[in-house]
Amino acid sequence: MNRSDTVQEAAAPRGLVSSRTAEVFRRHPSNPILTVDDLEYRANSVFNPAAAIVGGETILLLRVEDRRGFSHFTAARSADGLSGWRIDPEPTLMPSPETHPEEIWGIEDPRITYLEEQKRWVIAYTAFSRGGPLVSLAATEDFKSFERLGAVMTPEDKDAALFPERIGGRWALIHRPVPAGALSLGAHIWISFSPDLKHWGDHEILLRARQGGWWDANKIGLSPPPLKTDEGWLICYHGVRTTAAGCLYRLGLALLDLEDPRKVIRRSSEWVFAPRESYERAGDVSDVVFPCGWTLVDGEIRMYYGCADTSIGLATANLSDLLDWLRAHDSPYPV
Ligand code: BMA
Repeated sequence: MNRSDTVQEAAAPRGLVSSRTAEVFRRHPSNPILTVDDLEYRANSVFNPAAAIVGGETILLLRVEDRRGFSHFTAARSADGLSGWRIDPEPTLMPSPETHPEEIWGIEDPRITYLEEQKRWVIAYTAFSRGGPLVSLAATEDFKSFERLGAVMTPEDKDAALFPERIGGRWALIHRPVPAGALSLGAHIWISFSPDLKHWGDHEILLRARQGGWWDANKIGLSPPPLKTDEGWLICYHGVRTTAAGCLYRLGLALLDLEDPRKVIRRSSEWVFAPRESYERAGDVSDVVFPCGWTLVDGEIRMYYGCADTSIGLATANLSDLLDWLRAHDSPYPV
């Protein structure tokens, strides 16, 4: 055991005391806010949505899994981001294996970032290729037509999102490759840089999966895209705990340095959100909460998340409460 392990384990009682207090995220009373029955066409499930504010409206890009098992994206729009969802009657973005063979088995888990410099949104998503899942990018100005920028990371790699602005003159992408030795080495969150969104390099580990008994041991991945705050880039990530009954997907927070996001300023010891309600605990893949998007409206974070790979939930929190919570639950780094 090294010194940092000892320090973290010694800090455990503070976490136990605080876990008796109210949860920082509040579930929306109409959860799940969207299910497959809200679609106008037949499919298996809707989950893991991306989110963006576009022309004052909230757009969710739903991952829709069809009854072959392949996924595509369908847009849902709402004036207040809470209710009155208008869903495209047909798929909005289908896989295109004819032009992009890496999309042969579908496209999954979109994350949307608005690039002010390009005046358009760029979506990072998982393309399910014959060689395994990889990271692709597509750009749009209206969520009706899309320009594919192609595959940017080789398999196995997923859980990717762009930062909204260049950092030190380059674009930055967070993603999660799975190394051949993942069982013993762990699957960690990485960051890479590019001058043009096409050629990526200077890859390095950004956040390590913890080890042993931790909730985020062995496998972690980014959830929604990084969010710029006064204190740093706020990121929300999932930790995958393997148990005798399967996997448990829970969410934690971290804060990255604004100027150099390779520097982790804070990381939560506890998870901040976890499966609790029946629609999160039971479904096609039980015990999963999986957000791919969040919006910030009047100081309130709205986190849209997949529930048990079956439906979509909404949980909200004040941004300042989240930052306070992270300060109070910070744990020493590196793990
Ligand atoms: C992850 C991703 C998600 C999915 C989760 C739980 O690996 O593939 O799309 O929600 O597993 O099944």
